[in-house]
Amino acid sequence: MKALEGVRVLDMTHVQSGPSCTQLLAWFGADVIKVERPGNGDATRHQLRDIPDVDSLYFTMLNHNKRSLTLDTKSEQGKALFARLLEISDVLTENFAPGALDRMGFSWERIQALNPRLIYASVKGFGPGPYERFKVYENIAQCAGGGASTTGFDDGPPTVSGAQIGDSGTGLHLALGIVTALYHRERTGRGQRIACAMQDAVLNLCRVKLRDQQRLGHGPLTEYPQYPYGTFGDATPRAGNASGGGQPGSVLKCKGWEEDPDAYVYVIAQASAFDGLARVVGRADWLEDPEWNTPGARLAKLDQVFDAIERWTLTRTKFEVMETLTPLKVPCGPVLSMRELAEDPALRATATIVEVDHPARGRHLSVGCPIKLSDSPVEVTRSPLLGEHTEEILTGLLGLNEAAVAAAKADGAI
Ligand code: CAO
Repeated sequence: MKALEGVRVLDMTHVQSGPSCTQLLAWFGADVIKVERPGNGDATRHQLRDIPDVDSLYFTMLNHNKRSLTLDTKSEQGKALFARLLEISDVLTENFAPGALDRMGFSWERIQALNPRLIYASVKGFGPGPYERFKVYENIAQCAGGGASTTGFDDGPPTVSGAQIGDSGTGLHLALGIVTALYHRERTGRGQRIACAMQDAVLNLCRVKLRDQQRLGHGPLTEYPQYPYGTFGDATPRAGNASGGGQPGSVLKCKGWEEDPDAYVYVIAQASAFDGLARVVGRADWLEDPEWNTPGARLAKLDQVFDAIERWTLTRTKFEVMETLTPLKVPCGPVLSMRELAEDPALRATATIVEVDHPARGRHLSVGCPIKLSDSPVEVTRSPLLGEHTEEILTGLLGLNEAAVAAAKADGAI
């Protein structure tokens, strides 16, 4: 049995933040019904298309295992059908601009009256406050949540990450809120309202930077590259590729870096494994020298430490570096390109990278579920075509007959 089998999610989400949440719920077995506007559906179906008239990879990779129902929830018939679906669902999710669902006539009070067991979960850009009316996309959330001001190099501008911490990061938070509320409902019988702001989710993922903001009040951040020669201002600075955990680390060039932009390795010069690292890079002399043989002594000279290590990594491929350093217990990891990840046999074997078939697009790659449950294995199935399950849902779940479906269609409600 799938962990969330029997849970019905009425999914009004679009773009990435909300769909990444409901995709997780769908992978775990919930019946996720994606409610889309007739005609267009989720805007991402049409965005960044690589094949004309075929749902984009943006859409197909964020909407696995769901069903699609087209419903105009602003028309009278559409509203009536939506209200009936609310009565028989466990969860309602949405990530519209603020107030959209209220404008359709579905306030939290009305929803509670229709179904007191319903869990109503929303993503918004900001929580209550001066910015709450703003529309927000990924990079805005990364900027407003502390990600951008703390990412990049000291002499460069604020930088956003390739990881979608604003969208998919918020989706993950919302999914946890939903399963927590489902657990709570088991004991109380009541649904509840869940709000997750993208700014809050990004800040939660940047909490070590708020840690550093407070440490800054007590002196320089000694593990940052600005120490000891640079200057610190009054806010957590950008740390480049320095390791944030108190263990010095750096991205280092490897053999072939001139042609391959990803021929790099990350090496952490952890104190407990430093002897082996120093020997292998040809600096056994450091181990006898009080100028180098303690973490404190090395702290002000980390650039020289990593220069010496890089002179060695430049003579090897990133994978050869890994093979040599791993037995010495030196933490290290290759910089992997998307091409390398797509071809990685281990990620394929664990279904973290999956191939999915699609009637219009054919076989394509996707990221599977990164959370592995021993009793609830995930089978990734393709995203639905727009409105593919409309009739099946209206007849199967709401008991509409053929004539009623035809009338809703003629009315433009579906
Ligand atoms: N039937 C009828 N109308 C529908 C509908 C349906 N099935 N589904 C959506 N609509 C309507 C909405 O009701 C809304 O109408 P009103 O503006 O009249 O109330 C309209 O479609 C558009 O919704 P929207 O304002 O959410 O969409 P947008 O493209 O203008 O903004 C976004 C998109 C993402 C900026 C905004 O939704 C937002 O800020 N969401 C919250 C934050 C978020 O999730 N951002 C992450 C997006 S991923 O990067």
